Amino acid sequence: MAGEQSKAAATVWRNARLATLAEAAPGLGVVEKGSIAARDGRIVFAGAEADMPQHFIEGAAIVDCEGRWITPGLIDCHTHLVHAGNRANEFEMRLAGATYEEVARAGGGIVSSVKALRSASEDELVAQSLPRLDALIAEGVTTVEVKSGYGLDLENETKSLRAARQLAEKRPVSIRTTFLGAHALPAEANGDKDAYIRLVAGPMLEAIAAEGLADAVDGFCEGIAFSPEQMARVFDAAKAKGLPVKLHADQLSNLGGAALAARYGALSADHLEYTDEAGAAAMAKAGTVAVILPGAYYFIRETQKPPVDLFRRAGVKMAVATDNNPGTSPLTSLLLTMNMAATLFAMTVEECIAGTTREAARALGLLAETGTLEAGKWADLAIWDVGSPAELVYRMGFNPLHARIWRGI
Ligand code: DI6
Ligand code: FE
Repeated sequence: MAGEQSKAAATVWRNARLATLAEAAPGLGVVEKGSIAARDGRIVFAGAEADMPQHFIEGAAIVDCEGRWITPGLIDCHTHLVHAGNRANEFEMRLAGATYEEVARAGGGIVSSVKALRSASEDELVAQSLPRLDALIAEGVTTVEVKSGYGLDLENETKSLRAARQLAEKRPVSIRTTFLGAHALPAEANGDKDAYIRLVAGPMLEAIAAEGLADAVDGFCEGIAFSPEQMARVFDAAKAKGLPVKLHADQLSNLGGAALAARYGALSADHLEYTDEAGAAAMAKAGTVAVILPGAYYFIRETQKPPVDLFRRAGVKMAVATDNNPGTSPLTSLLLTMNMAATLFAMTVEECIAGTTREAARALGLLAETGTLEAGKWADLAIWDVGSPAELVYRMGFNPLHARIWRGI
């Protein structure tokens, strides 16, 4: 142990103001005269500069932050970032009066993105997705969740997930992959949802789990997608493979998706515009995180807001994410997403920042590794040119990132 203790930290960031987001601390866990030491990609110290043991400083590279704020690296815990093409044409249709559901029923919607994805190679998918990932990274994002769900057959779902895994080799970022086979019904299923669900929960999940391509399993529980009973079959199969689950729940109507997710101990239930009190209570009991997605709400001009106050009162933890996707949220700014969560849903600054750090980590089952500035976690940091954390939420379309550190570098 003595040898271990005397090893110098690789880097020390000093003269900083920290928003540690540590759960034990009140509010944002602010440390006014703070410093952070990291070694081998992990935080070994985060706290008051005066309390940092001398042995972390000796021999370390010292970075003077000149009073800047440091938060945990941001986490986008819900994206469909790997997709092909875009749906600007449908956007124009909707501007002319069509609803999202009407566009979907007219053969547009998710199914049109499926066509585009199927005709793209894995490398093309990576190339198309990298600019979106780079936009997130430029705002201090260090972990991104990426869902499949535009392939809808084994070959194309695995292609999507492999493309997502490739992104982590091309950029300094942690990628978590989610198998979303139960996103929409592909044309070749001829309307037979049950048969398609048998494929998803059977051979597709089998092969994806065997190849280790998914960190979690998700589904779209909605009238235009799959019923709670169908989703339960997918979740049973996921559980049998030891994979955690999450759910697109109660986005356009209340089918009891939040309660279903809770019943399966889901990491998160996402969207939740139509979630009721029973759903919120079930989520609180199960520790299922509510992932709030203001980009989709804004873009489809939804009017029903997610019941943020109900979640607060029930003690449901809330994360905030972009939902980056070509149909309902072509959004690649997590900072703007925070502003939307505050402006549209009256989430507080503290909730917005916690929602893109600590609670986003929780929604991915990664809270032991990232999401707060605490010893033992990955040294994922965002260093900001702001005078107060509120500025991160307040601005629209301005990026005050000074530096971004992923795993200590
Ligand atoms: N809900 C959404 O908002 C996205 N997927 C989902 O389940 C929409 C995806 C798309 O329209 O392409
Ligand atoms: Fe989504």
